[in-house]
Amino acid sequence: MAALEAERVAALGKQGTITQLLKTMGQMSPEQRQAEGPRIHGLRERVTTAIADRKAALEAAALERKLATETLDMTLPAEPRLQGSVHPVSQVMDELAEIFADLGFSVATGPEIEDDWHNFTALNIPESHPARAMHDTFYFPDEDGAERKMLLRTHTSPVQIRTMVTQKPPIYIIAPGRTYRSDSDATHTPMFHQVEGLVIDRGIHMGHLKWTLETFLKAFFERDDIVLRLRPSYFPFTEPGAEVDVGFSIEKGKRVIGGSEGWMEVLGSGMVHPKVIAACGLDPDEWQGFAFGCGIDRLAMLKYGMDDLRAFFDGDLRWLKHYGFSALDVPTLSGGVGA
Ligand code: 2NL
Repeated sequence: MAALEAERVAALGKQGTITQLLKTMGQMSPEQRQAEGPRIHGLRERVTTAIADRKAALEAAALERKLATETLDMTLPAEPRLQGSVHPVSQVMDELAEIFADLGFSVATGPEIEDDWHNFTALNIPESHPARAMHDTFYFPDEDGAERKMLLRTHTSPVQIRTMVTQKPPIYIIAPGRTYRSDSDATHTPMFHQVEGLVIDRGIHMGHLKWTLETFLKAFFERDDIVLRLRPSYFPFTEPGAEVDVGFSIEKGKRVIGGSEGWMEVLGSGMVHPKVIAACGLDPDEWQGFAFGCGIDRLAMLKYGMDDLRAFFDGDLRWLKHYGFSALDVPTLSGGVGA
């Protein structure tokens, strides 16, 4: 290439032989120029073309050499890229939304910083009620002149209260989200996740409650042999209230939901207390409803087999790699709850 470039400069450069020849044409007589001109121009043309051809040939040969000596393995796998995964809590929230959407429920959300009216008073838990103390509430310092104490919601019930206050029945909602209680041990974290469900309509009774929970649990645990046991229980915001146990069986030494070798408490539920309906500005003689609540973290543990709640919130990537889900996973049964 360097030699070729030297030849080009020698012939066609400023001092090149052909350039010199072209210059001599200036001193020629018209007859001489007519005779020599085409020959000189023709010479320049041929030399220019010859150099360009040679250059192209040299470049092609260089490429051939490169292709013959350098190897590129197209079958090698690409460099792995760091891939995130969906946290089991998010996965279960998506599954809940899908299952309840099939049943005609929409997802309601609300603030995590609440006032004591929405979190307690409207739910028939007055100032002195022991349930307030039982909730281990995180309170904010009192603001001067504030009418209502501010707190971190201890359940997602205030979302349902807000829905009843602002929307006309019929209401069919679930309220999943973060909740907070000042509690920390092997089975409690100060922040945890809850889902509550609420139905307000005419003529609603406990049969609707039990069918809805049974249908939900069958779809969620992907088993038909789900057996429910409702035990009378007390919640200030329900009348009557019922604790819901689900039958489990032992498979390969592990407890799995389904069958009825034993009972496990998974939900709290009940008919919405008439005082709660009235507190939200609705007439309890016209509107009835049922509600339920349960821990999402616990649902995830039961379905996917984790045994330590605290690992949910440690942010250990190895745990997420093991228990996390692909972002492309379909959240629930393709057949829906009717299949
Ligand atoms: C439990 C109990 C429950 C509710 C939550 C509720 C909400 C409204 C009105 C009436 Cl707005 N009830 N929610 C009812 C019964 C039980 O949760 O053990 N949760 C973990």
